[in-house]
Amino acid sequence: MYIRHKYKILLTFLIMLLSAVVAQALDVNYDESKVPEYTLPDPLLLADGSKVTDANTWLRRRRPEILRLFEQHVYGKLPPRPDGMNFTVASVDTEALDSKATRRQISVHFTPNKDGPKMDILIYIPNHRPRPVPLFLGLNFYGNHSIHTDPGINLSKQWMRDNKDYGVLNNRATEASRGVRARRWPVEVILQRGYAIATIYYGDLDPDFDDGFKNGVHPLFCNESRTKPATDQAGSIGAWAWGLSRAMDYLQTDRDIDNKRVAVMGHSRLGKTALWAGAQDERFALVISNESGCGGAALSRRRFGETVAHINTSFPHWFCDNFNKYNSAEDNLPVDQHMLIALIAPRPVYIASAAEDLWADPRGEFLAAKHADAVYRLLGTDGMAANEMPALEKPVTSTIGYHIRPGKHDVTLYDWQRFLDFADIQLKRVTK
Ligand code: GTR
Repeated sequence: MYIRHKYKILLTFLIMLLSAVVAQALDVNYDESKVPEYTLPDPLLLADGSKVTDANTWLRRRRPEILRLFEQHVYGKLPPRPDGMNFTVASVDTEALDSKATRRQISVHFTPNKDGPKMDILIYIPNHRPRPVPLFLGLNFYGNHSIHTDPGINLSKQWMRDNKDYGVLNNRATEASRGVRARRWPVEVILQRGYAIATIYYGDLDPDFDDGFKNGVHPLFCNESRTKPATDQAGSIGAWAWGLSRAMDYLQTDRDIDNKRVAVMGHSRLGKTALWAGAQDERFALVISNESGCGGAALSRRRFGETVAHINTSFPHWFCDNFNKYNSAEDNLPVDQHMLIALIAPRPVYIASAAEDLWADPRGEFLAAKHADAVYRLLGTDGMAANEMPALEKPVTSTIGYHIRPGKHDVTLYDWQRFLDFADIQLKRVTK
């Protein structure tokens, strides 16, 4: 009797605890008037408290400090390019897409062992254009074969989340998966504007589920004696960003690509990834974040839409373990996301939001871009031209660019057209 009573109390307690956790997880603020007051860390203040007043001090001292903070507290660390990495050409077709493009598929082997971990890059280069050409690089969610119906694209053999609509069965793509995401990748439009396009399946680098950092490229970097990842070891976003840099390693060897004009682009979790890749790797001439939200372009301290606690609970494998310290404690973060954008300076950066995508906090994305302005101006650019959030479909095209369009969380043709316009303006200024 007594024992039963004790169990009842324990059960009631557990139910209460569980509902508190669920309530917290579901508690999402979409009310601007409920955004708490916050003070952003000053990107132009060195750790020793002195002010950064010249470009040299930013580049030599403050930028490395901020990079280390993001590595240590947010995304985690990954080593440089592995020594034994090598590239093989899997296929070339100079008459792809009705002769509009040259299609190249490149395997990047991360170790000398050809059966070891690798990623496959799909590249379309416009024909009938003087080469080298500038290029957009982006990771994709459902395999290279999903971006176009072109039957010459190799079907991914990697693990993929099941999706009947996309023909992904038993965690593998099928012939029915070809072109299922073509709407998000207007390949012909990009080619027609004179740009090449390169893409990689993000699961080649790290399958997007929590397995304690054992699959993907993580085993390449872990100390085998360790049973748990270090608190500052990179999670999936780190691994995906690392893959973008390895793709850049390849692009630097491709004579048809203008490697001084490579734009890195990503949507949502892959927008967070594009920002982190562009922040670390100065070879990316332009960085584009589409609706990247929490842990991407949106300010964490606003706690509007998705919060640090939400994201670390739903996706425990995306960030490094240390990021958990800031669940419901955003004010303790030594950085906020405006500093991630500032790391890209003086290179052009474009932040895109969608009006109905409140989960990603469009206003927080705009404000982070705006608060990177001081660094961009210190480095001699025009920074962010707008003081207030622009109206729908009124893009800002200063060195920090921004647009907000009507509609939901997605990548639309409108978004791509604005990215291309921005690249036309900004990449012209890049000197060889
Ligand atoms: C959501 C997540 C967002 C965003 C998005 C996506 O579930 O909460 O941060 O990354 O997924 O990548 O599609």
